[in-house]
Amino acid sequence: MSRLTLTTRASAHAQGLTDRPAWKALEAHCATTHDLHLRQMFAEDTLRGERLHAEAAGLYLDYSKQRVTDETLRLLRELADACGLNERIAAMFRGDRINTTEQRAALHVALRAPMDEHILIDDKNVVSDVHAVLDRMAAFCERVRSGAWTGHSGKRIRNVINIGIGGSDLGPVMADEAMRHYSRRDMTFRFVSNVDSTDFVEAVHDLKPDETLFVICSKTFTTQETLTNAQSARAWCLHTLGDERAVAKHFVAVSTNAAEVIKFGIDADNMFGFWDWVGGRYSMDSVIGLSTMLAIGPENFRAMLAGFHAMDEHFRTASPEQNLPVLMGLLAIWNANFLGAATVAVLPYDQYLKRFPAYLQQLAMESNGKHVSLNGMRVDYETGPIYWGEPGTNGQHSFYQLIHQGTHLIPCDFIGFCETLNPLGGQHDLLMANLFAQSEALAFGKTAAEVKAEGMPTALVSHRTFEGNRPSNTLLAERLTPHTLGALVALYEHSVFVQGVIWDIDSFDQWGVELGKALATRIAGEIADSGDPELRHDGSTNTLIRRYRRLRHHA
Ligand code: G6Q
Repeated sequence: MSRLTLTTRASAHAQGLTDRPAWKALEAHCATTHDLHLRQMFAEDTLRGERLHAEAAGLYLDYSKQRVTDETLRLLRELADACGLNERIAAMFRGDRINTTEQRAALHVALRAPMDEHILIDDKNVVSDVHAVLDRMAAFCERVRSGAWTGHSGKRIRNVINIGIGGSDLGPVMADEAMRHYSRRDMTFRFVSNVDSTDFVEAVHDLKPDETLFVICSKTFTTQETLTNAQSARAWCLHTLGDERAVAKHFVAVSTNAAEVIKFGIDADNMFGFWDWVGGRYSMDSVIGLSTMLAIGPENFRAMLAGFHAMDEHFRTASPEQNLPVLMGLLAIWNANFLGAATVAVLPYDQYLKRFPAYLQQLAMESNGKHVSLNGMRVDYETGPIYWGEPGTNGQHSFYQLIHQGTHLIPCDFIGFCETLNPLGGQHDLLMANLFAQSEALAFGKTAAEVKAEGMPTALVSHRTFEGNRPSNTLLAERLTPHTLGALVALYEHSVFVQGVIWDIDSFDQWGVELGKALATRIAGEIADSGDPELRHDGSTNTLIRRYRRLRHHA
């Protein structure tokens, strides 16, 4: 077994997770209930569909189609108690350095705390800092949106390009799609993340530099992809505008690293700061959301923050029985560790949420894709499942077959809204009918007897049978508003945290991205070397690099 040497506190889990009586009780319970079918559970409890729900911050969670009994839920809560969940939640809200491997707080809840709250880090109230930055953002966005902020040649800004990657991209991209209904339609918003030059070239191909504002989003301002794209943006701008002073009018930076921002040539006045206690994938509601605020305006942005905060307060104060993030987190543990589900499908029945699964992939998989516990020991249980998904109904004509009749158990999160933002005939009712139909079909299936009774030829009966008993959550909200989006994102943030607490891992670091980054830097040097550098990789990597060097064409 490997052990990391940390100068941090020892794990709260003195006892290994799988040795805990609460875990063992769940294993025993799983063995006795494994074959229980949702058909039977609903038949024996006619109120199940009404009973197994929770509601907060405008979101209604129906978890009655999860394969759980009241006893399962009780045992999961017992496990949460044994893992000190309440204390860990309190520690997060207090600003303790719960990101132990980086010795940082994970205080994204402070980003949406109302002005009169006090959250201290090193005796400093960070909430007033948050509001000072929000006010600066709002003033800047008002100037750009009103046309008071002009480009170098005096034209108003019509295009905003966010350059960032990972946590400095996925949240803003998701919000750009999700909030389009509330966005300025006379402005263009685009996002460049990939170091693949195609990303930048396609983003600007029909835009004019004198009407374009670049928002360079990078917490560290050292990220290779972002700085390379920012340099390309600078060159693209100056090629047309021909004057270094144009940078001040066409570039703003969002970062914690003032020194690097200034080194890049962006004026400190055009920099919006944030703090090391904001993790990249937990930052879309910080100044990293500057492009979002430019699109939807300060008032809508504040409404989104209020949605986040409403869910934060619910998470902090509601009983475990009624607590949406706790319930969703514990159900995820049940599905992953006891029913053996390796993935989760996220299925939003709303076109505006088409990037939500991609956003969740980073949130969940970068947070909980860990193989050692807080004290550095290799875990002997599965941790974070694989998140994936597509908006309904498109997925139904693609991968749902495997969810219905494949051999893998794939728990689903269905997300829908009672009202559409774009009413068109009966289309919304049809969309929602599909959502309800899918979760019903997954849970209850169709028995061989039912198929036979329809007169199906015997040879086809097994092919046409749906086993059912495939678990799902359904999240329903009234309509997709900035407030709802904030609540939805906070729900998943906290649910991911709950899972991390049970697994006893650090959900706020991401060391797994480091090795590839270091190797890429080394290989970039070897590729750029005009001589014939000695390659000291494995045989496969050496051969691929040599072949690439031989066949590439320089621009
Ligand atoms: C997120 C990660 C990572 C990060 C990117 C961009 O939690 O830390 O995705 O957001 O690597 O980093 P910078 O913002 O520093 O450029």
